[in-house]
Amino acid sequence: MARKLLLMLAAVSAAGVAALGLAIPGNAASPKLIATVTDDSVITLTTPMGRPVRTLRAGGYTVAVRDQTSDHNFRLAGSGVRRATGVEAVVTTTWGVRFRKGKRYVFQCDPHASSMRGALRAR
Ligand SMILES: [Cu+2]
Repeated sequence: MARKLLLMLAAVSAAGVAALGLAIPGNAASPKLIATVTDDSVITLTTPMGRPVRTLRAGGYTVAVRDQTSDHNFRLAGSGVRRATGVEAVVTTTWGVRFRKGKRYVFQCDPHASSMRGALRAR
């Protein structure tokens, strides 16, 4: 009886994680960000509602990465953070990232960093 309940809880929990698109177990409480780079040279870091992120509260975040193109990549870098997709890779993945208070972070496409870039600051 108890064993069956545990199995049910495990199944429900796994479904919940899958629904949120999270690949990191135990990280479900982190606020989510969306990192996107597209074929038409657009690179963005937004809230789940699609609002560009310029500042955010310091702390742990789950970044859903959507590198939709083999011509560009998504790099996120700054104090304690150094993550990137491959330029030729088309990939959907998840990064666990911790932004430090008072620090500035940049995101960019490496081959086109002069035009495809953005920055944010952790409060
Ligand atoms: Cu690019």
